[in-house]
Amino acid sequence: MNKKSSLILALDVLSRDEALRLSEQLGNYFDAIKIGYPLILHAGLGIVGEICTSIPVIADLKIADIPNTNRLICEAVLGAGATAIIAQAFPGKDSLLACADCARDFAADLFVVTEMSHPGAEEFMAPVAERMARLAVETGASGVVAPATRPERIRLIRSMIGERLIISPGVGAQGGSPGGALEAGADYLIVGRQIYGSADPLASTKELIESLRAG
Ligand code: OMP
Repeated sequence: MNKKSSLILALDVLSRDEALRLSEQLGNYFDAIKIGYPLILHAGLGIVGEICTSIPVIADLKIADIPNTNRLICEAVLGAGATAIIAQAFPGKDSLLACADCARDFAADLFVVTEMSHPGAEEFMAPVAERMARLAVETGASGVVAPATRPERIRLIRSMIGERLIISPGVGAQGGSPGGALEAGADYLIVGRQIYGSADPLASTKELIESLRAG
């Protein structure tokens, strides 16, 4: 994944046409587009192949099953053209290794969720986030997903994973500060509604990039 803007667009729109329009309009400003269940369930898996012709696609299916099912999911979405997948660590090492092995077969990146960005993540995930980060390292993942809503957690996770990448959702609509997340050690910010939900997505993108440049 190139590092141009350090921004990943979370394209959680529901129509194929809107997704293609936005990816064409905004693709040059983002380093990757992340798509997940909302768009894939509405537009079909083929949308991955359509978008990945112009920009890397991170398939956010938060894969969380037994190893065999994980492998089948990874093969489907990486076979469709995604260049990265996101998986949950909590099903355990064997499940995560199935994703890591498959990612390796496709020369794709694997990102492992440590602690999610929403308030409910404090209930079950936060207490074990460090174990999840360690598991990400042990399985050879390219990086982790860590919350922009809690920059102090990004800082902690950064201290545990060395040079591996941190992609960080939770800016904008969820209240996290883009500058704060980057300063804490995130490599890329994941941003969705702040861009695709705005009246002028292109202007909002340029504004965000400008605000990051200004510091
Ligand atoms: P916005 O809140 O609209 O910017 O979207 C954030 C995107 O990041 C959505 O696609 C979420 O599903 C995703 N996400 C989180 O918001 N929090 C997390 O902890 C993890 C993810 C993710 O794995 O991408």
